[in-house]
Amino acid sequence: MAKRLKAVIFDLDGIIADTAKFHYQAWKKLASEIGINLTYEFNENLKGVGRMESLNLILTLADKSYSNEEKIKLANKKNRYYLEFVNRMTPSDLLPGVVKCFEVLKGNNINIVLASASKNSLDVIKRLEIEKYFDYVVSGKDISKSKPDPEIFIKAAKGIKVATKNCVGVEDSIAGILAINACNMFSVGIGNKKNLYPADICIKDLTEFDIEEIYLIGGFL
Ligand code: B16
Ligand code: MG
Repeated sequence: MAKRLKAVIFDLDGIIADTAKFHYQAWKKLASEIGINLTYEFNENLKGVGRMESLNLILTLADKSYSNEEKIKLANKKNRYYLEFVNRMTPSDLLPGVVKCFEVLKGNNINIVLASASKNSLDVIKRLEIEKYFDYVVSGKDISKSKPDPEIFIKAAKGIKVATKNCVGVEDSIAGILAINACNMFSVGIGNKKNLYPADICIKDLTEFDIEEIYLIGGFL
């Protein structure tokens, strides 16, 4: 059956804005308050991972155990720190090539969808003033399984009633690329091919997003 390019589904962090640095600073502040030194290297494990799962990973570094109630309080506190950064975001925080890429997709009648594990993703896209481009948004509030489970990309395609084979997914994490591949979508990796080796193609950032190349390599009509 022929494939037709009908939607491009974007991850948020690392693709549209560098929110990872804000997550890191918020987690680092919280961690230091409970006597944990959160390193940049350890933080790599938290990218694309949901809030509670991230906290549980950080707490493996603690020398005491925490009750569920305490964990909820800690996660809420981290989120307040994170939102302090988000509330200062402006369109100048958009990563290169985002708006031009969206304009090209709109011009080609291709749906634009957000698939972010973040429960704050709507606030972020509002701050960045790009909310109007999205035909559909799936956030951390809508999913129960983290990437590499394909749930988030399957929900994104369902939300716009497009078969997954007619979608392209754009991700900067290996977990995200695996999630895209697992639901039979064409995967575009943003970053180093060495790290994102299962991606169908890899580009530096959205300034290199070339719709003609995707039609060709992806075998879309
Ligand atoms: P929140 P993405 C993910 O966003 C981040 O990469 C990850 O570091 C964060 O823990 C997760 O969202 C949950 O975020 O606490 O705001 O709900 O990469 O899927 O856009
Ligand atoms: Mg990401």
